Amino acid sequence: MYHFLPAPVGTENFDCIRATGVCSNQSIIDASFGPGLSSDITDGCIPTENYTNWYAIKVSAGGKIGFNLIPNTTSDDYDFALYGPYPNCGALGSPIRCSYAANWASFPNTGMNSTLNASTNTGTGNNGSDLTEGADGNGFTDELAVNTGETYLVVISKWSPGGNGFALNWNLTDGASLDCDLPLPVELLTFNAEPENSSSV
Ligand SMILES: [Ca+2]
Ligand SMILES: [Ca+2]
Ligand SMILES: [Ca+2]
Repeated sequence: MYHFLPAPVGTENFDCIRATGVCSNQSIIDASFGPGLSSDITDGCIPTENYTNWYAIKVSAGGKIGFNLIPNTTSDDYDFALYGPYPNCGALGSPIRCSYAANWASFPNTGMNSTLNASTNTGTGNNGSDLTEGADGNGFTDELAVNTGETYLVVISKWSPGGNGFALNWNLTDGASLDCDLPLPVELLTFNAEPENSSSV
């Protein structure tokens, strides 16, 4: 059952600068009705935004982060890309984790989970451990090791229209925790612009 689609008003997390903060080992219920006001993806395995939701991460204790995205409708094809550390919405560059897997009929879920990446065999040469994958992937990449203070941005991109939504289940391990009292994502620009040690140059 479709919702009728409102025009974007620039308050949703459909754009990078309005990313939703991720707080913890939580499940986020979300959906997207369009690409929002801007398409911030310029490079990498997802060529452009289709129907997107953005999330911002600030690491308060290092460890590993992963997630499992479960579509509410298994015939929906969701892809994702993760940028950082210290990404800039205006110049995202190439993601360090990305799945553009297209075989939703066999592998409807997607995410960063090393165990599921290793155990989900597509029969198309998937070697069970990758950081990014194209259309013949198994939906999963390996998890990401993170350090205290780092920031990241994640985009979930749905291939086709129809905002039936998903559950985005975060999985923090090895001591990782997140700070969702994070600055507005636009301030990620400031973090990116400050040199760590300006006296050394
Ligand atoms: Ca957008
Ligand atoms: Ca996919
Ligand atoms: Ca894979």
